Amino acid sequence: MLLLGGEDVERQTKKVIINQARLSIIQGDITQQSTDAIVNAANPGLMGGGGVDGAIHRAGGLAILEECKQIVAKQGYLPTGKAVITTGGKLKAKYVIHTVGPIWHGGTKNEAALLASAYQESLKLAAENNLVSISFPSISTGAYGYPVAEAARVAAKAVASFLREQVTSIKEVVFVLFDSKTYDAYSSTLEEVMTQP
Ligand code: AR6
Repeated sequence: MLLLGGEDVERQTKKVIINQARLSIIQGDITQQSTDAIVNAANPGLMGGGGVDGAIHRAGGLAILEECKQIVAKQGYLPTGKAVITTGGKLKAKYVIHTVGPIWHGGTKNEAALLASAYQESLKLAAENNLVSISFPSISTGAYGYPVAEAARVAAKAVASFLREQVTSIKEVVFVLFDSKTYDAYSSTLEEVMTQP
């Protein structure tokens, strides 16, 4: 594991290398990312919503919604912790991976495992589609109310353990964090997680 101080490369960027893949964090808008896929923090109905979900559907256009409708018609609502893939429509990213994070209930409803699953199922789907790069928002920490510091720890651990356990097509994972509070939480967590076995 290699910890690089990335401030000189991109303002407020931190990155680590795990098993030939780069994991980094930036502050920004995920709809502007040009990774192969961006991940949407969706809800089980997959018909769009507020927050990052609304932003992705607005920027990507109706082609995304059309595919979401077909998926729901075929397999029903998307369970929490699972993921599906659609076109990226008008986005720079070719694909959108839609996943559903848990609603925070105080930590009593298996939230951590469900949140880890949302990240890992998204990565699995990206690898099955031979994608090289993928961006994640901070799933569940907006409307779904998951405390940011705890969610950041779960997210970083879930991604790091996926990358450690296998070499796949994925060489680049980016956490794209919308505000400075969320960025700071992921920033301190990234170092913490990386220094633990
Ligand atoms: N780029 C990156 N992050 C963003 C963006 C963006 N353009 N816009 C918001 N965020 P949320 P959740 C951040 O509420 O908690 C929706 O209505 C936001 O600041 O989008 O998983 C869905 O339809 C926060 O840090 O997702 C569901 O019903 C993070 O994205 C529900 O909300 C997640 O906030 C899902 O709730």
